Amino acid sequence: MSSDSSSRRIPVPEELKEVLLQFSIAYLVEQPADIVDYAVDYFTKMQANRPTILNDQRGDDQSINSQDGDEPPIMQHSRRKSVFAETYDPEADDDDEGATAIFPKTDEQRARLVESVKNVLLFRSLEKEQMNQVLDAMFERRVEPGDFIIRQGDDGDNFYVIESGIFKVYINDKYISTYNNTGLFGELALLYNMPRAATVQAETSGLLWAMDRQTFRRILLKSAFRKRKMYEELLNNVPMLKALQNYERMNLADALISKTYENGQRIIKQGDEADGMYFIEEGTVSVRMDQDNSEIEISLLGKGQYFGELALVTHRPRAASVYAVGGPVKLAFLDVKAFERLLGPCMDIMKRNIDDYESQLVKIFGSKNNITDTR
Ligand code: 1OR
Ligand code: 1OR
Repeated sequence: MSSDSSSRRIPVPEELKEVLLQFSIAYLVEQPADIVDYAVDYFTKMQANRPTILNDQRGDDQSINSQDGDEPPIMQHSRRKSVFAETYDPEADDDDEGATAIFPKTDEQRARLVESVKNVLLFRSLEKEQMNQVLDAMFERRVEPGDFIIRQGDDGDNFYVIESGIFKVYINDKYISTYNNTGLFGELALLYNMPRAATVQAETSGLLWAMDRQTFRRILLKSAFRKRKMYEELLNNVPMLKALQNYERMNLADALISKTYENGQRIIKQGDEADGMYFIEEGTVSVRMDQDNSEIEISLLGKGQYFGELALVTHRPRAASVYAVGGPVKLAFLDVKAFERLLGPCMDIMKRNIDDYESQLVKIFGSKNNITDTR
């Protein structure tokens, strides 16, 4: 029976898996503002670099010198056979399995660490709890001038975030580039399960924050995949989003930011300017409107529903206030830019629902309160 069903599966070519995976990782690492612009740029560069890839040669003068700082290291990725694609299954990875290392830190150390990772894009999609796990798992490493932090060809052990110091990168003993008191390195070998692509040597004394391979893969990689997975489910359950293609829903998942509110906390204030909208992942919110110096509850919304879209559609201030009720409420926030970019296909449905607000408004307040007038 199982062979029957597997023979009906559509085969996924290795090349497709690999290209998409590399792109996904580059996208996740860089988290650019516009995925389409980024994809065009990425694949154009990949195409331009193709002859080098086909030769499967890297490390010769031209290929190194032709690299500039902000290009994704495409040849690098393409040359690597992505073992990761075959072996990484976030579903099979269990959070509880094995303990994540905890390196106790003083308040002062932790503050420095938080400052160092503040701008690391790879950490941006982490939930608070995962972020804490990551911070716990990182450990300090002091280095002296001349120390080799990573040697090309070695197995990957740690990933490093720079707190201070100047570090030089060499490939095949040729100087490639310099990290100057900021940045991160050592992620490639861990992402791809491949030997170190370059040598990294300290030029000055300095301070690094390291994370071991297992934690890196378990928390950082997993969270990136989880995010899609988690929001995919939520987004499949929002009726309005049925208007989106699967692919569009994935893009939406990438753009969402999780936010949690405690019982009674205000999420939106009537009259405020709008910065985005919300989907409810868990819990209930109360929508309330100002009326004669008090607020009246006009609606309760729960899992799978959304709010805060009205002001984005009408370009008017928030029409109502919204509060978390009865325990923590988990929301997925979509900022106004992503809203405009991604929710075009849902606009008709949203507008229809907004018409419903208007008829409700008349019922509740007995008059039309002008909430949707865009003039
Ligand atoms: P790793 O785990 O492979 C070496 O260990 C690290 O050097 C690597 O991760 C990157 O973090 C860092 N190509 C490959 N690795 C680079 C490069 C690089 N620059 C820094 N690392 N470049 C491409 C050269 C053909 C330079 C791009 C500017
Ligand atoms: P917003 O961006 O104006 C407040 O911020 C949000 O409350 C609003 O978007 C809607 O998503 C949500 N009238 C106006 N806004 C409502 C209403 C509503 N219900 C939820 N919101 N009515 C309730 C209809 C059951 C009609 C008013 C009486």
